[in-house]
Amino acid sequence: GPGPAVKKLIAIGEKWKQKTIRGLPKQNVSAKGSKYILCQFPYPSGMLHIGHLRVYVISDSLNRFYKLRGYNVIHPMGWDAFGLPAENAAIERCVNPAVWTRDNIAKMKQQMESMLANFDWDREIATCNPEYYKFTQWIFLKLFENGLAYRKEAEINWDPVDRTVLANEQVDAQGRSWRSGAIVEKKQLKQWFLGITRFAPKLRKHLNQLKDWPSNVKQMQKNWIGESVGAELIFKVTNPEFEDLVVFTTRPETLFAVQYVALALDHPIIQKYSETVSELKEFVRKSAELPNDTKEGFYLPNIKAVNPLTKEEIPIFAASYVVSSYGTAPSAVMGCPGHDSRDFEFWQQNCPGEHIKTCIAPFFDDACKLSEKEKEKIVETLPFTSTSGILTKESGEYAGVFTEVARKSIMGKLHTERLSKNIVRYKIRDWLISRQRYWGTPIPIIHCENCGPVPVPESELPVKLPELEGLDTKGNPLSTIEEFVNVDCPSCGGPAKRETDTMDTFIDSSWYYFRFLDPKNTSKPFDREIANEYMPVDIYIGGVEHAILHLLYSRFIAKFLGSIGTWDDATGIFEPFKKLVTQGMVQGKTYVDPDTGRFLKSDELKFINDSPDGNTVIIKSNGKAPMVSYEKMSKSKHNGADPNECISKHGPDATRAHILFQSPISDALNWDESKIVGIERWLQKILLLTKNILKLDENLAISECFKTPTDLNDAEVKLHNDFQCLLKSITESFEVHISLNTVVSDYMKLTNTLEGAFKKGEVRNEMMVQNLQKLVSVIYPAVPSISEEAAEMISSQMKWNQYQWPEIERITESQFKKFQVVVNGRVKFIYTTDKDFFKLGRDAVIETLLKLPEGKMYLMNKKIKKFVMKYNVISFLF
Ligand code: ANZ
Ligand code: ZN
Repeated sequence: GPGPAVKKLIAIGEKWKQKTIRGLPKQNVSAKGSKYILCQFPYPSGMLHIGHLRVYVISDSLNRFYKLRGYNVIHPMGWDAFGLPAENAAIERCVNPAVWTRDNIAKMKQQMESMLANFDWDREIATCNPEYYKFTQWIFLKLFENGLAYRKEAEINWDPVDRTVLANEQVDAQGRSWRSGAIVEKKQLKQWFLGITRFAPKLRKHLNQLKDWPSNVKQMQKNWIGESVGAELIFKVTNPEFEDLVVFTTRPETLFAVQYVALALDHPIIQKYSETVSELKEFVRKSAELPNDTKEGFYLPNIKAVNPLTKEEIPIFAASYVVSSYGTAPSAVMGCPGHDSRDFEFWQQNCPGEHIKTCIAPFFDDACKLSEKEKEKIVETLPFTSTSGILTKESGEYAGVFTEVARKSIMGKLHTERLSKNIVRYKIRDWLISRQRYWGTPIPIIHCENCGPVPVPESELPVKLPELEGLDTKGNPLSTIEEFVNVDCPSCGGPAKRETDTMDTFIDSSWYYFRFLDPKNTSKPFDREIANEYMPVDIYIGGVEHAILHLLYSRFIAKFLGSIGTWDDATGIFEPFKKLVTQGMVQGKTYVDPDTGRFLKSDELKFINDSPDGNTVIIKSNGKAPMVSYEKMSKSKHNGADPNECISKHGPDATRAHILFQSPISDALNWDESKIVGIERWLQKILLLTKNILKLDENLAISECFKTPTDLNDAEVKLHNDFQCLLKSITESFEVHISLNTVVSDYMKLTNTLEGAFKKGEVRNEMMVQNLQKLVSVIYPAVPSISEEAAEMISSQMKWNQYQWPEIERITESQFKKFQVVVNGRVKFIYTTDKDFFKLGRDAVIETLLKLPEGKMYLMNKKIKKFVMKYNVISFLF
């Protein structure tokens, strides 16, 4: 168990819990403006895991920082409460999902409180409450009104385990369900879709304006939206029974090397041919069972396609590698084996040994350093897929022309013959939102035989989920509840049936950030003026696993709500999240038996604590050293960490600071609880130092407007300057870089600086107290209970408002400089010190860095391959 010093930290956490979860007194809020700081709301599973803990520590620290700075901060929390786990738990345990969810929410709220998270609980929402989903339904009706919610027969992804439909986004590359892991089946069903493709151009374009988003997230969204700038070309066919083929290509300049046309299996021509050619029918049937990327083809007899440029007649194939309804028109591809890898593979498989045409050759300019041999090799290797090069003598009048130029003039020529048109295509498909499950927002539609799908009148919202005592089957129980299903048509009054599909839960979370701003509104999803004032979210913090789905859907819904005037955005782009912070994964320390490769539990290991490097581990059974690594936490690897346990062993503040200090926010965090002792010692040092400084003069009372004197002695100059540098660095780390590991290490330096001055005893008492106050204030965001405790000690001697961020003062003589410490090309931390630091020489510089907390973390025990110090950069290559 924890020793007495740590017990004290735990007790302080307990003592200040109520106060810190409520946060700062309101009067601190000045006219500085507002900040909307939001972390992704959790699914109420009942247990906070360590990843949650990391997000909430980050967002709560930012929340408290901005509050101290005098901003009106919005920092809400709620529950993404619909979804399968509640329903599955309900089936297993025969409890009402609503009750299960409510209990879990209560548990998780307690866990959030025990980590001292200060959320605006008066804004709390749960997406499964009728007061919330009433407006999810309202949004659906608006989409419906605008033709953006529609029903269509579609081949869908069916999860046979959870017995529901999945969106494309919820099926992984191996064809498995993201949730159940089952191999997904294809089925034809009538389903509800949302028209996200209509927003594809804006969703794509506005990514460029999201300057404060990580570039990897933007890249993932770009890939998902999949914009291709290309052309539709018309290939006439030789059989007059059929319509012309429309082919989409990004490479019209390859027309001289086109050798065939391939059609998707659902192309009308294939369907027509299948009626008479039974082998084709069989081919189509068999292809459905093969993976999408097989290059099997079927040659269509008695028909040829005409190349629009060369007028050459070429064969037509059915091929499953042509993705069906890729854009709007039926899918057809012009096959160019000489310049495209997929077409090359297809040609080799279906027309082995046949000649391969090319019409583009690489262009080597004078600066090209390759030998003739190497150049020849490039020319001879097929396919030649580079988009830039020079057209060859096979290209008629275009011979010798660069590809980019040829593309334009070929398009111009075909355009005048009405054989081509420039178009931009998107890969993204409309969003399939139907789920055949109980625990979700009911789709507010009534099906009438006379009137078709009729929207439920707004005044009748919400369409409430009927209460169920327990669920006993998988699948959709709504369809079996007669009182729910059988209703009168709102339009003609005749007998009609209610839609029994519920919505994908990603719709619930696509607009919750609006609701947080006006959570109690009963007549509208949110007030327009309020949204205009606080949107967009200033800082959105969450996991990179939501880089595509949740963020894309939220961007879509925010833009849609903008398009119908539900809110206004001064910039006109209607983006919901201004700055996005994605935190890295928390990984667990994993021990493996080197002989058997087995993952070891902690009770199979012996930890020797008094070894030179802190702790050494051996395997109990054989005395050998295990292999140690950090990996994604999982039960099977016995490497999980439990946040509750950590908080109860070390107290909330040590846990918080430890999480922040261990690694930069977007990096993976290798969870090593043994390192928390350093943090605990630092917190104890703050309390001891506070006590000691206050004892210097028990009658000392410095006034609230105490200013740093001008007649400073050398020691005072040093203390003042060191403090100002660090305070500036801390402020910027919060405000500009969101670099919270740097903040914690600066806190430690600040504490050591003050301790050093205390030990020397050359600084006057007033200044000691004044700087102590600054220290106690600035640590509040990360370690609120220790800050409150120290503040209470100070306030028992003098009047003082601790809830103020210190103003940065001028440094007396600017003798400091910021040095970036770079490890293997990445900036790991900033060290602010004397501007002449480099004059100490290489060895002393390295030695000084090694003594810093970050130095210990990033530089210790590494072999230096290269070391450079220049300007303000200190660079290590290990
Ligand atoms: C001829 C060509 C020649 C092509 C060449 C590429 C290289 P991106 O940019 O990824 O969107 N394509 C068009 N529709 C397709 C479909 N439904 N299924 C599979 N492939 C399809 O790719 C655009 C290219 O993908 C198009 O340009 C087309 O092949 C192919 F040397 O046309 B290309
Ligand atoms: Zn009707």
